[in-house]
Amino acid sequence: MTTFAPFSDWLAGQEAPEALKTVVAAVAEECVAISRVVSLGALAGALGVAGSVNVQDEEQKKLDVMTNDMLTDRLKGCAAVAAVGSEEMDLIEPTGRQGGYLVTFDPLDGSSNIDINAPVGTIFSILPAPEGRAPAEADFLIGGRHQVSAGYAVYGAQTMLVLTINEGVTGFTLDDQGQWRLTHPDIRVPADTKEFAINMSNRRHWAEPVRRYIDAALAGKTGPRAKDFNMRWVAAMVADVHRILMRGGVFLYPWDQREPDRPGKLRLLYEGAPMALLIERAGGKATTDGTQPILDVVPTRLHDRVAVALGSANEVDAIAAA
Ligand code: AFP
Repeated sequence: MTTFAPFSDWLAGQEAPEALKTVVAAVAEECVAISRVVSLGALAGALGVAGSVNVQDEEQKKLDVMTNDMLTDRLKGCAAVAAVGSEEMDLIEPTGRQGGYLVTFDPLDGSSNIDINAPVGTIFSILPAPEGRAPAEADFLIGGRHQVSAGYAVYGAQTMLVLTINEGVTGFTLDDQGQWRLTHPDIRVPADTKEFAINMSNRRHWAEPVRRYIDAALAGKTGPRAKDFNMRWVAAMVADVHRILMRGGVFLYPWDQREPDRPGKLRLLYEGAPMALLIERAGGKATTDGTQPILDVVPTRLHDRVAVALGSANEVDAIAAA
């Protein structure tokens, strides 16, 4: 009978500051509580819209607000957290403490999936806080290579937690006692793939290189790629990235001409950067356009957006060459 180590044992064995471990543990524990609310859906009054709009000018779902409050309250009570930032909050929320860490999160990624019972998730990113003074928004704008930890929970067929603290990417599965269990000790992204993820309905809005790349894939065996491709689009980045970490693939959310001043739809601090750290540490590539690493993009504002082209390294290279 295989035994799966508890998350707490794995975390205790990591070479990392104890204060950081307390923050990672707090996020991991709150994701268990979030998974319960998500799984209850209508029974917890968690479906439907909240009747409010967030800083992204997006209609908030009830679960967006509920999960944002859960994570914010939990982290504000964590001694090593100096401030938090969230997709659902205009401004950062200082905790009144100094030093330790800054945490950004998308409390519920894939909100459009909530009411149809499709996968959703929570994405988090942890940065070092400034010492000796209260943090300001500018302290969050230091770029993804400064992340000391990042990860996500995906609420799907299984509930899983995938994260990185030092090197490597590790996965845990929630058991029937509400405990995370180590099930994926060393996640690696295969270098090659025949599977891409993109919202095809936007094809007419893409820049020409993206159209060329996708059209070549669609041409299959008789086309320039000389192989058939498969397509997936879950409309929750966390689920598409999880699939890529499990079996390879590429995920694209490119710039498009609908809002030419906007680099892309996805947010840099709490979607692009944490997912890029995971993908790179699992041996994949995470870029804005096939070439520029997302982790090299330095934000100018808390809710900056970014174009995304990430996944299997050799296929990201094919995107760059299109
Ligand atoms: P929501 O959280 O508003 O549903 O957006 C999810 C997301 O930011 C990302 O998780 C998906 O990959 C992407 O948007 C889906 O975008 P489309 O709905 O345009 O396909």
